[in-house]
Amino acid sequence: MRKLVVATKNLGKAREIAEMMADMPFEIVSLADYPDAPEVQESGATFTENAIIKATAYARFTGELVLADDSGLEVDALGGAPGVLSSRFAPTDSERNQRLLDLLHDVANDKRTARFRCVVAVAEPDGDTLTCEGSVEGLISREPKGENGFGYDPVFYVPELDKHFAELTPAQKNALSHRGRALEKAKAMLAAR
Ligand code: ITT
Repeated sequence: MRKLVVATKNLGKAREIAEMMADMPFEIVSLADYPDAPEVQESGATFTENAIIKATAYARFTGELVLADDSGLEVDALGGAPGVLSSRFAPTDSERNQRLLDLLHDVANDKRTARFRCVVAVAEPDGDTLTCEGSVEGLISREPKGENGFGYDPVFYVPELDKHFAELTPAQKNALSHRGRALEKAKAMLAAR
């Protein structure tokens, strides 16, 4: 079976991707199997650029098929921030969530619209690359809620479900998340090759 290297250092992402890819005919391996893998600078201005930068760099390094994910949260009241800088918004998940809640303190409920976006890139060692996007709309809540997931999941509220992302099971989150939607498309493209 062909290897597929999931090139992320984010354990929350890695878990979700491994679960979604489990029914594909690949041996899923992680970057932990490549301790000498270099740091890759996410110098792009968009999710797509950064996903391609990561996937192609690790495909060249490992000589295997590589899947990378670049994702983040866009908050309308902040002009789309933190966006591609989501992982650099503050040092830890809880500080990032608190900073977001503080910045939105005076923003009315109906103006707290936001979306998670994800671009998945799959690259061959020769540079051949495909990309797929997914997004999901929601609201930034006033307090964190839920223990599941990672990152901004405790402050991302989906009105249709009356739930925060961190209150969803992994399967429920994958069924409608930005990452789940991008990966469904990537799986279809990989299966059609
Ligand atoms: P890799 O580059 O190693 O994959 P990273 O965490 O640095 O890990 P990104 O640059 O793509 O990845 O940053 C994505 C950030 O966006 C992530 O750290 C979270 O803060 C946030 N994020 C993305 N998807 C999320 C999700 O499903 N739930 C909550 N937060 C998410």
